[in-house]
Amino acid sequence: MKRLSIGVAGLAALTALAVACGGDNEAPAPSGAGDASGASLAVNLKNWAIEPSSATVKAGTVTFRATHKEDGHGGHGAGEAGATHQLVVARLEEGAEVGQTKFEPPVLNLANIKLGEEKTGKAMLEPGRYELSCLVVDGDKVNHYKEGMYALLTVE
Ligand SMILES: [Cu+2]
Repeated sequence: MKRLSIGVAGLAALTALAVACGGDNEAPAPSGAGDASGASLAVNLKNWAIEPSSATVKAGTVTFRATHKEDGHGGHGAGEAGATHQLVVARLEEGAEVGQTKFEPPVLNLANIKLGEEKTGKAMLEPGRYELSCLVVDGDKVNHYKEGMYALLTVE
């Protein structure tokens, strides 16, 4: 009887160990909690400007909340210029300025944001200068970027 009870206790300890290991395997969860404490930025997309809620943000995981709530003109229908926008986040090339399309491969691209819509995404930003841009071109006529849909974001 004693041996049996030891065996059961040993099994229980083994099970507890297995549960503990299972918890360790879910290591990404704590980093997710870290994301929640990271910076967030609201970005207003309109015809024709990109307006971040702050011109500077702390390095790390940044949550971008892109909204398209103003059409800037009177009533755009689907397919018309400015009907949809985009938020591209990319680090500027060394020595480049915004508005020159001189940025590195994007770290975030929230595309096809229609009037009244909001899209959210996260990106890991290192200290430096980033460009926020909308690269939509409506029917080869209206190039949103050339119309002024870009903004500088400084990451500290
Ligand atoms: Cu646009």
